[in-house]
Amino acid sequence: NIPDTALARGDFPANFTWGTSTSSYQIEGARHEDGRVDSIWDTFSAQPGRIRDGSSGAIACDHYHRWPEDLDIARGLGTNAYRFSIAWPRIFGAGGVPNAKGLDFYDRLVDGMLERGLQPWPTLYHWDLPQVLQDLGGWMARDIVHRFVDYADVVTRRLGDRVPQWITHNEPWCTAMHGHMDGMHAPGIRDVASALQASHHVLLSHGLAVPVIRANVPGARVGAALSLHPIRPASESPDDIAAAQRHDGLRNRWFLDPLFGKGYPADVLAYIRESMRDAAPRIEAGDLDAIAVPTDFTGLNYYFPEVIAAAPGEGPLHARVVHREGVERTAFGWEVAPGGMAQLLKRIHAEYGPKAIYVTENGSCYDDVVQEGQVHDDRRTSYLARHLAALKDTIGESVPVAGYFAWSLLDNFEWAEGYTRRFGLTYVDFATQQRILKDSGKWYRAFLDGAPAVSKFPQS
Ligand code: PNW
Repeated sequence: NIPDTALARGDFPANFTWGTSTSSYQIEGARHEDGRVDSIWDTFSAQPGRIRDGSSGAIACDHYHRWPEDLDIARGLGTNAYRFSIAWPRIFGAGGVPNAKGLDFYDRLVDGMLERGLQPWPTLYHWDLPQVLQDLGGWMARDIVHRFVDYADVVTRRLGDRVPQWITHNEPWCTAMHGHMDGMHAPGIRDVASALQASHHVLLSHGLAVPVIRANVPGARVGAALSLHPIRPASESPDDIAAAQRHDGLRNRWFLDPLFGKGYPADVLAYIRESMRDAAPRIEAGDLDAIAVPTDFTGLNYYFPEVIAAAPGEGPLHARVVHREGVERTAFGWEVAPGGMAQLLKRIHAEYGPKAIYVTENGSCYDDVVQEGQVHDDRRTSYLARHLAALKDTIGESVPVAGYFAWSLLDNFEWAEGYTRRFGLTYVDFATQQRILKDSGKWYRAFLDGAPAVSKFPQS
């Protein structure tokens, strides 16, 4: 429930990073402009049945042309940072020669942020792999690791003089598992062994890129952004408890453990070796050391917790997510649980001890409607207020949380859901490209202004 107390920016450390988040394919559009080549999402969204509304990111929010207006919105909120991603297909097409026009775009964008007092927080990979690299095997083929390092090298050489903070990957779980295990995301493959191999190459590419980024960027601060979920068993039965443990192993520890020098979780590896003999990834000597390169922060993308029951025969882990009745959910069906974010932050701090943690995404989707030029999205405001209250509590418990980025600045192309899911603090009318700041955006703005944002919103 919304805390009764006044919550304001002043309750957080003065140097706290406050931002919003977006990603290239979800907002930019301009599919063929200035030498951009196709990404796996252009291919995927052209396949019938992949995207709920049959749409694609070909135009999206037309941010490629409207970025000054969008950065003005971010500044208007009173944020001091903006997280975005760089489109690999704008930087490298065919032939391995960097595309000057693509680099120029991000150069202008970064300068635009700096002019507006927004710290740029770029993510190098937020799922838009050039299709030409997918044709060579994509994340399943080991060579991708070197292509990623080359890409990171070119981009950080160009922007590193103005951008100290770099996020290598957004949500390796999604890249690996939605992309290659359940096939819900591009490239739409359904094969456990491919997914696990892809996850290893994503992590390895992170590990090998970090030293290259440091060499190019004075005072670099580098990390990866992970989507993590609090997991609990559906019952006290030993089978459910074991299933929840395995599920946590693949959802959370599969990424956290190797990044923090613990290698892949032995329980998950053993289970996979037993249940699907050939599915365990091929790991070469030195890989785990490379992945465990020290970083400066961990990014947490937090959306929802999961309840897990044993399910013989289901998936590689014989576990399934249980849909519980009577809990608050967003329009996506995701459970609203602000305490889950606090729980994860404390766990990351206690079990892995990163130097700093940034909430790099957190947000909710609802079926927003425009009424006389306004969007009264009270449930999103309530969601935001309650998550910020939970965040404040963790700082009180000495968890090194240093920033928060709301997902998202704008309604955008929500991957397999197309334009049917709105996550923005800003409403986008995709027919006219008109932007309307929602009530939740106004609430965030009041909060950031230091106005005590005592909530008068319905509790749910
Ligand atoms: C994140 N899950 O995706 C992404 O980083 C964003 O690009 C996306 O728009 C946002 O969350 C909202 O979906 C996720 O199934 C996709 O656990 C799937 C999951 C979590 C996050």
